[in-house]
Amino acid sequence: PTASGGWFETARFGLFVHFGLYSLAARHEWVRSREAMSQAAYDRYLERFDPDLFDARELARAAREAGMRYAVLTAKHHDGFCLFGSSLTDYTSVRAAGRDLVAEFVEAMRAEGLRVGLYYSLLDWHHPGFPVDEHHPLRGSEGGREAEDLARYRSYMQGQIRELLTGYGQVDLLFFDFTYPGMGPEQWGAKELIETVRELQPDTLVNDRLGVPGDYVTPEQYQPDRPLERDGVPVLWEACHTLNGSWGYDRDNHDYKDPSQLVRMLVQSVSCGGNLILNVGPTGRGSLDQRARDTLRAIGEWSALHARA
Ligand code: FUL
Repeated sequence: PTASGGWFETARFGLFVHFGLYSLAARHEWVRSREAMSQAAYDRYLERFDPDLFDARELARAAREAGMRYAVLTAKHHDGFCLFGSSLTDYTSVRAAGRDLVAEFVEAMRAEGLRVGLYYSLLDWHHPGFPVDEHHPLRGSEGGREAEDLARYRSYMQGQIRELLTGYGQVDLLFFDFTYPGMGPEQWGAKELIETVRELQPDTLVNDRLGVPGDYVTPEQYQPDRPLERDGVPVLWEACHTLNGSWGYDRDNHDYKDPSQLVRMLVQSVSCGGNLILNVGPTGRGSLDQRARDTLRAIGEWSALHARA
């Protein structure tokens, strides 16, 4: 079965939240790969991980006041660190700080009437079964190259998707990320992953980054100026955008988009039959940076005047 567009077709505006160990480094969510950090070097962020200012209710309020109807959190990004309790790894926010941020997030968003989605990275630079390929921080060294390693990683992903879809109530959307040359649907076990999603939560929308057609497509950091099609048929879509070019908190990057530019992008997405999901990257302690707050507030002022329920 295919999930129906339903709520997503009229959602228009969503909040993307990229939060993880990289937020402590405060210079892009790919920091471990970009700087080819060893696991030991990256562990300094694990040791200091304490999201004492991560307040999901405040995030949810900010999203609703901005005019957003759904929100998507990075349950696991490429570094492999999980923001949920998993029986399959200790590399989690629960182990590190006693906080299940996915649980906090979904509960807070629902309380504000927002739909909830989870981002799940296919890349995983922590799992020993994941190939040490050109993106991997340890590129150039051996590891994770055997077929059975990858099979182990596939079953890890299967298990975690099962955990996320059985432990957190209704998950309205899953954003898998991403397929690239050498790693495609076969390597991810895309067919089996989608079967698991359909079995556990048939209404969950799945994006297209498993390398097989999903329920919606995800243009990233560019703005479509016409309705999108797949094989000549209109397709659901969501343009995903950053505030300043970085998804994870990037403290010294001041190149923020102006709220009026973001409003134009939102209007253009909606007028072309799509949605816009705008990202915030909370700081290492989990709070929203003043620039992100100001941006959401400014868009909210526009939404209050121009949007209808
Ligand atoms: C990309 C990722 O590599 C980025 O870090 C970010 O998560 C973006 C939404 O998708 O492909």
